[in-house]
Amino acid sequence: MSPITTQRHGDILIVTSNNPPVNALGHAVREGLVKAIDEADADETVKAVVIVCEGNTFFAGADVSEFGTPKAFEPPMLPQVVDRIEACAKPVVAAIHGTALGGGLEVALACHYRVAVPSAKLGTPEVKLGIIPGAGGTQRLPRLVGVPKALEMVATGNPIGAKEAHGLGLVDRLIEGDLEQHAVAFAEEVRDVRPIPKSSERDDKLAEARANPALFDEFRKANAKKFRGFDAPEATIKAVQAAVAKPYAEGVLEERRLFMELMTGTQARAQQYFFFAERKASKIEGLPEDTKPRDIRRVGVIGAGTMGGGISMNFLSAGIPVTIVEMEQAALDRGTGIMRRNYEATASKGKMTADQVEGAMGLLNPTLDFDALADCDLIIEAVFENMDVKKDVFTRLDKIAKPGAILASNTSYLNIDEIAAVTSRPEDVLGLHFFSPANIMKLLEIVRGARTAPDVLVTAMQLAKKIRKVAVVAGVCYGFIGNRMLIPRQMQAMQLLLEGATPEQVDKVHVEFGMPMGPFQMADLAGVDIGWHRDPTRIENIRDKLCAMERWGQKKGAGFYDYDDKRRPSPSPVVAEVIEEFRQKVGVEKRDITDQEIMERTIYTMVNEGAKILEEGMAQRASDIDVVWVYGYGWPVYRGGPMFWADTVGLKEIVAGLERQQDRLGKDFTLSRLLTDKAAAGEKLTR
Ligand code: 3H9
Repeated sequence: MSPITTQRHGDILIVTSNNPPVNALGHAVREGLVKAIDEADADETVKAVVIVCEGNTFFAGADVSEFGTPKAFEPPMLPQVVDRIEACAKPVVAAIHGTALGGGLEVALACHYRVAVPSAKLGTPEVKLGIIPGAGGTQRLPRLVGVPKALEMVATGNPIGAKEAHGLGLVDRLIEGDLEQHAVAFAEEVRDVRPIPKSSERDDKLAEARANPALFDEFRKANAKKFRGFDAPEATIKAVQAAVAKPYAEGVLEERRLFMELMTGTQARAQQYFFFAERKASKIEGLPEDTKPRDIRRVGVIGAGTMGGGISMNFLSAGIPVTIVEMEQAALDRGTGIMRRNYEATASKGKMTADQVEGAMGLLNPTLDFDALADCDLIIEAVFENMDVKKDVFTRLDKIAKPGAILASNTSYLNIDEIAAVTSRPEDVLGLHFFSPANIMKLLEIVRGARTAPDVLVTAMQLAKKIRKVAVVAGVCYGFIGNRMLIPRQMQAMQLLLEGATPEQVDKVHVEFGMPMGPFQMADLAGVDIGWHRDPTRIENIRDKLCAMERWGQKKGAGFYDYDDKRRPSPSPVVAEVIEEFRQKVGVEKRDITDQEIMERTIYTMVNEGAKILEEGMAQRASDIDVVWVYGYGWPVYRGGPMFWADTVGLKEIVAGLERQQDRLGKDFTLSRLLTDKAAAGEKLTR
């Protein structure tokens, strides 16, 4: 049965799409839409048309799962569908709820009128999939909302709300109440209006950009940092430029050319792979299907330091009350003060109202009384990273937490099973590894202990969604997924310094690769002293020496780099001397290090570690590892993630690179069996 059905309401033909879950514009939907418009044109008793969708949303875009398959090219393709709609001799009204995204918005733009419920969102997220709108979106949108707004929408991919869209003229009327009923009434109002307004024929809103073509370069400049490395944003700008410089028919051809060029490229493949990777990550394998989550009404957080405070803010922002416990009043006040200031900073940027700040802070119960955690449904420990301290906390928790409460540790490295073993309820224990700053970073590693109960995992995953995190399940191993892969990278980066590379050279390779920063820039930002033994007389390596000199990174104005008072880095002669001193001490000869060697020793080794994580079953799937790296460490999404990227390089080449470096990688380095097997078999990590 076609997902598109039609029904009459007096003179109006109501065209309804029912293609769950998001009314994606797959082949059957496209075909159904064209047939419905043909029907409207053929029947002279039809005076106007309403296009509406069932379920949660208006068309959320082209069907991404069709991309790369013959179905995507089976006529009618989306450009033909939208042209057919616009050419309809009767007024067509799009009735929008949920999200009108990508091809979905293009359908709406081709309709002659758009009405929407106030909660609807409209946008062109194609850049996030490594492509641009390919069905006239870059040509019609600027004609309706003007070039500056259209540029922002297509180049960033961020949607706008229906109210803003109404103010811009993108939505003709906001509908309160029953959408379909009001859309039909609207269609009755406009059924005889002639000429029928067609967005492709308008050009009044292009005048501003025609008079000021410099705005495109200004836009490029203003967003250069955001767009660095990505191909699609520049293509969207070029397409909108074509809308301004060329007649509609030619602009559309230019859009099509740019679309096809991107669609066949690696970035689009990587970003579309990642779209599904992110969604797959929330699926936990091996759980009974009927597992029900536990109810979480109040969360407890132990520790009001940077992590504890950040973690608490996630729940407060989602409307979940938090009891936060500290040992001393001063620490509690400091922690809650920082949380308040963070919220106020958000409010000062207009992203929160003063009432919302008070609302969130009002849900916080700061206390020195550990027993106050007794009525919490989930308790997250964020205390000092030390096994004895954690065991002590869990022993105490076990005594006071109510039955069925979930007990979580925010440890970054430690063994969850060992922590769980001190309690009488290991099935209620798991790791919830937040990334710093915990109120901002999207990633959450859910660490599944040997005895963690299925409903505990399901609860954690559901809660992650509620607090807007992207969660990935990890097994118990040192550093879990993300930090475990960081270890060989950091070790090799340090070793490279001894052999002749500089921090600047190592960092440059990573930044040019697309990472937000390299290993030494990251160490300086996070704190060179993190995990340091804190004994300034015990100096065994370069880092010990820098720590002993209080070169703890940006916070001290000195680390692997020197910093000026605006925190701008410059290469440090002091660090160069320290490196030289150690080089002589260990008797390593200085040599020229190529960028390729840096890649092989720092990035290929990460791939190798990722493959080990996979072969040990510490990650459910290769794509989960990629999600961790994109959301936790800023791996460039246009390279898909370390596992996807390795597949694009070719596993044979990764193994060859590691073998080239084997002698330098140290005696503890071993190649992943899974990696070598897959390379030999010509297979991929991501299948
Ligand atoms: C495009 O339109 C190109 C055109 O310009 C030109 C063509 C010529 N296709 O996210 P959720 C699935 S490019 C196929 O968990 P939510 C998703 O995989 C497209 N499947 O729900 C998941 O499946 P499963 C431009 C899709 O409520 C299920 O739906 N459009 C698509 O949190 C639920 O998804 C976009 O980029 C799709 N387009 O969020 C919009 N979208 O259950 C992408 C979703 O098996 N989509 N699925 O895991 C979204 O942003 C969100 O899904 C949306 C709902 C906001 C709609």
